[in-house]
Amino acid sequence: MRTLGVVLAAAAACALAGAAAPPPPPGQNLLQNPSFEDRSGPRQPDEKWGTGFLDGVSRSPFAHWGYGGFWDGGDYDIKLGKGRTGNLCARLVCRTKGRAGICSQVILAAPGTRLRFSGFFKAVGARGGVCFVNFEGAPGDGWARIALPDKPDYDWQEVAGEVTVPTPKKAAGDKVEILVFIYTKAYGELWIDDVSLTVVQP
Ligand SMILES: [Ca+2]
Repeated sequence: MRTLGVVLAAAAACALAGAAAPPPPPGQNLLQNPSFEDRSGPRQPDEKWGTGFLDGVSRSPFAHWGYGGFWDGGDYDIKLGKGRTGNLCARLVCRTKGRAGICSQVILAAPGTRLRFSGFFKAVGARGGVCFVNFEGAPGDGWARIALPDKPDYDWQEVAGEVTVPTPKKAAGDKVEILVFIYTKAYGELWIDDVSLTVVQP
């Protein structure tokens, strides 16, 4: 769903980030900073994530999460919200309707791996478009998708689903790089907290 330039930049970022990532132990949350409690802090000179291609109207304020606010003609800000747990959550706030999202760091997973996603979401006036979790990366952008509640206003609600990592057309190595995006195409606000991605044991 992203533009070619963005995809190429993402691929370059994936290659750099993926090279150093260790294989995930079973049961571990593969999403870093899952409760959005850690701030991104000053930009580091060698930072490979959250810079440039994923920045919206500002840099992502959350460590380990990128943010894009300008897709599909949209203009969305990212703000700190009162957390469902802890102190903070991520809030995507619409200025002009289009598409915006936050994106995990690169995750390495073997094709065929069954993964369970869970997250808590809240919406304020999120009408006029859908919100969803989109799985992207080496198997293709949108290789799986989990819909968020199709209603404009709701309090914290868990959304969960399972996905299976496909085999990319160009397989390279025994693990592939995947990314978890959480998108809004709606007006209003989408609040996000307490997300997890774990390997489902066969
Ligand atoms: Ca939190």
